[in-house]
Amino acid sequence: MSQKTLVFLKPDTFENKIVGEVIAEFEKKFNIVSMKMVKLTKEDAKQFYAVHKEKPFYEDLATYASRGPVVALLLEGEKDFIPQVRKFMGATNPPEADKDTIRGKFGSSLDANVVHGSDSPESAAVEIPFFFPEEVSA
Ligand code: 3AN
Repeated sequence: MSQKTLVFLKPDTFENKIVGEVIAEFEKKFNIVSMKMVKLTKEDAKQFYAVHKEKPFYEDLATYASRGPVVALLLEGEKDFIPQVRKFMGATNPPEADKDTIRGKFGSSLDANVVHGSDSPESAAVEIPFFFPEEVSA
């Protein structure tokens, strides 16, 4: 059984001109089945990150995620590949991420941490239709 997950490249990838490089890393490792460049409004970002609405960084996170375009990637792999994608991304805070991960290679701070990736099949089921409403199921 295959599984899909949602990754998006954050605005820092545009600011640092590494969009192509980061997509290439995902392309070499995983199967990209759809891709979309979007500029989120702050309201969109707040909706996307609603699970964090009680956190002190919620407002800043929504401001950050809407300060420039993002590229959403829909990835497909074998069952249970979501943890593999998360491992490939690296720890949330780039200075703590292994050097061979996306965040370890390209990230600089908790905000500018290059990518978001769904953390579970349940999150993917909500996050995929957010960017790819034409996908009927995760
Ligand atoms: P991940 O993106 O690794 O799943 P989450 O879901 O815990 O991490 O956090 C979502 C986003 O919120 C992170 N990518 C990061 O940009 C931001 N974030 C997480 N923790 C903090 C924090 N302690 N301070 C500021 N921003 C944070």
